Amino acid sequence: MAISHILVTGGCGFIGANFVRFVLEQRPGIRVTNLDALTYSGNPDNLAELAGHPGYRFVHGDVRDRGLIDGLLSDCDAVVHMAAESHVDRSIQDSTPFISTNVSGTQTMLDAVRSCGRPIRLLYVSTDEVYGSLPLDRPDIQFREDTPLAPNSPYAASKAAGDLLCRAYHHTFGLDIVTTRCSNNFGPFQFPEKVIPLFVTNLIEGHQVPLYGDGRNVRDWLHVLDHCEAVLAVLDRGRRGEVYNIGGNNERSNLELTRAILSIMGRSEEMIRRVPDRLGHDLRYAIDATKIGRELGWRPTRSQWPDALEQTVRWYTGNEAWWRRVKSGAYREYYARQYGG
Ligand code: NAD
Ligand code: TDX
Repeated sequence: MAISHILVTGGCGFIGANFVRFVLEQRPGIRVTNLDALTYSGNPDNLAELAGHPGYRFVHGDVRDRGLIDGLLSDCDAVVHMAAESHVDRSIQDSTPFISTNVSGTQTMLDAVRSCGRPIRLLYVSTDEVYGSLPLDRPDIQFREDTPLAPNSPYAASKAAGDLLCRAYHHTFGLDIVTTRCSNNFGPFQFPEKVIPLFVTNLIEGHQVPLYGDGRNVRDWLHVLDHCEAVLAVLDRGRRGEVYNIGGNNERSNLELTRAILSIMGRSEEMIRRVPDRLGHDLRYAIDATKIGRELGWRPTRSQWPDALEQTVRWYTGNEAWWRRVKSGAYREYYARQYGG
């Protein structure tokens, strides 16, 4: 049966806002309810143009509010659960909100789906960070869906707990759950605490970019719209109880990424500020996305460098009002705590 009404949690965040817009564009006639608590990273401006859209409804609320979720599930046939505390460095400063939203929030969503009395498919947006870290000298190894989970940061541990709760609720109660584990996303509307928008906006402001440690850590970069397309494919056609890796096939060291941004923006390496390494910093993430390609025919088409990175940089240079608003207020305190002034 085709999905007609999706409850998206965390739809005012970076991936959520891109996903809500993507679904409404791709599926005319579909309804999307967006439940978001509007934490520091949730920004209603990200979906401002949807005001008045007949298929879209925004609900300001929390995934830990069981009564609210029960009401919202009464006429939805699918849930895409992506509300989360999402930044590793913040989880190192204080893991409390991570355990609360990412673990208890996911449990609340699962209990609500379990008791709603109707078959509802829930897709849990997990992350490649649940697998831990790969060595830099073994380019032949990648994370597969059967790689044991070994999360290293409090953020990754909280996401892994949610991921395993989804597994358990499928196994124990037979819930229709699918899980995606995705690599690092980039694109428009990303909160400028994450490395790409942080570095681009710092450079526009004339500040240096804080590169952790020796810059050799590797991430696999995926354009957010490729991610959205993959999530929709898994929601539509993924097999019940299965996990699907999603990756960009686009591994870059942080130094390579930084140099690429500097080159696009016409700045020199003098703008790099070497800062102490992140505690417990994972060395390398690399996704083997063979399964989603084989079963669902998905592969990334929008993540190609340097074009996709260049377009993303241009989005931030062209949307200064957006990030300047986001980068003010409480964010300044976080930045000072993280980078020392
Ligand atoms: P984000 O921080 O930009 O957005 C998170 C959203 O969740 C915000 O709108 C926030 O207001 C909302 N939220 C937080 N706590 C909530 C609560 N208790 N109730 C309701 N809403 C709440 O994060 P993002 O980068 O868009 O990540 C979205 C999801 O994708 C997360 O689950 C994250 O773990 C996962 N993920 C992200 C990446 C990435 O590269 N950004 C990669 C893989 C997986
Ligand atoms: O100031 C910085 N300097 C720096 O060198 C920041 C913020 C980051 N980095 C490095 C750390 C990482 O190796 O850049 C790399 C990317 O960092 P983030 O943008 O913080 O992303 P990461 O920690 O890799 O996690 C991201 O991908 C997986 C998302 O934030 C998670 O939500 C997702 O699950």
